[in-house]
Amino acid sequence: MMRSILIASLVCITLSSTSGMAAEKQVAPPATHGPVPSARQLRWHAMEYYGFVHFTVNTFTDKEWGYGDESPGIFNPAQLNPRQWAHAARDAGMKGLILTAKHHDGFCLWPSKYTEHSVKNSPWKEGRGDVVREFADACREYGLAVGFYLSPWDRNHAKYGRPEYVQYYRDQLKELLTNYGEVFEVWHDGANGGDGYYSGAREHRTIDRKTYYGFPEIWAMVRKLQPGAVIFSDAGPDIRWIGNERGVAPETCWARINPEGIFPGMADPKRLATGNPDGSVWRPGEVDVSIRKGWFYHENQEPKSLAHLLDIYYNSVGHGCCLLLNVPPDRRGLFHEKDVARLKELRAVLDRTFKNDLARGCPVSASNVRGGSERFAGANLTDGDRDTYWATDDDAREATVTIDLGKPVPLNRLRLQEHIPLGQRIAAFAVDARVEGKWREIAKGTTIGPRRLLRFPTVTADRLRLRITRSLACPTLSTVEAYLATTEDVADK
Ligand code: FUL
Repeated sequence: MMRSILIASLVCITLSSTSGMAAEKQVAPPATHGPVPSARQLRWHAMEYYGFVHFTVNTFTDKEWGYGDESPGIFNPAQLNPRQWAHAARDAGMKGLILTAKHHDGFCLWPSKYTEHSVKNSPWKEGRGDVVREFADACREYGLAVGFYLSPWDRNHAKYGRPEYVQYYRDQLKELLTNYGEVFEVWHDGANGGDGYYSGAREHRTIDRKTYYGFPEIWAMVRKLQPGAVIFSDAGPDIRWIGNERGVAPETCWARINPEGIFPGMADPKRLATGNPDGSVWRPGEVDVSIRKGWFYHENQEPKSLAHLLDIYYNSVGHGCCLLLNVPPDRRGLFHEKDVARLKELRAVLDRTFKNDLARGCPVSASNVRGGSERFAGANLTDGDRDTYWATDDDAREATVTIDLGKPVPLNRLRLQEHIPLGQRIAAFAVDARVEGKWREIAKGTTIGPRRLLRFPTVTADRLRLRITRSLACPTLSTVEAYLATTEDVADK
């Protein structure tokens, strides 16, 4: 008896879900709007926060840019320990690390077979060491993705500025991309040409930034050797520089841009910062900044304050970009204790702030649900799943969603995210809170895109209302999360 009831009810569930599915099939998702992210870009978007490691002869000469005439004899980090870097980065919540395998001075942190200007002629480990190897092994041990910075400008190389150097650059990149396992990001900085040692020439050399390196061929090689790696430069092709080294993406920040006239080392920083609402390629911004003033370690500099780093976080990750935070190893070859402590403080604040989503599971009503379909319902915003999303009918350009928090709840942070696999659409929005029965606007903004974090003074509200006031196509949104950062964590902005 029990068994047949059970079977009957199972059939009922099956039948109703089948008929439900049939109805759902009629409501198609919105068409994509403009360019959309590739699979490798989507993986990169989800990383949010990772670290830069600037380390070379400069660490020993106290410079930011080496001239190229530094003797490998000065490179001797007695306690070098990339495991300590990786450990600190993992505990900081970073998802990967990018190492300066070669900076502008040309000194190579790995024993490249194409030059003598490397660790193999340094006293460190009597010339038998390989910083890149130890770095890659340490990252993998701590579950971090591995990235490389290989400076196109080389102030040591005799042939810099001639075709032979371009071959050298490609050969070296190939070494890095074939001998050290999977790579998540290849980083081409924009500094290019100028004074240098150039193997004794000690002269000024300029190059044609548009053509000299033949970047399209270099990038084709990266794709072949490391298909999962995103390529960074001013001009992408996967991710773009945000146009400053202060750690700030603007409030209006499109993941799309029009690439015409932008080349590595040759771009208008303002254009890079905001991107374009009608951009023809998906090329989101990466925000690079150092925890100290310089990119390399200098004894007389201190790490930035916790409040400053929080500002950087909200202005980078919070504006839809990824944050690449540099931590320079010191002359011992270690992250300085003060930097490690600051990274931990930052992590602790972020963990406390984003631990408890106050909107999770709360009912949502929407002014418009695509085809009235469950699949695109407002409930997708609070289900804790950033892959499900709310969407409207095609003709909507404005829409409102209201979240019922159930009871008055203090909150001061919001996290919003568009469903970017279908493109970026929202151009303006506002947020209202219902406080003691009265609606009050508490925040407003322009772009949302891959992610938007909002900070505002604490309000105690029983409802939240998000008004999308301008959208380039029917809006989508995958999450609305609400948090409370405690006051000892932050000087409220
Ligand atoms: C720039 C370089 O000139 C700086 O030294 C640093 O490496 C920074 C991240 O990129 O282009």
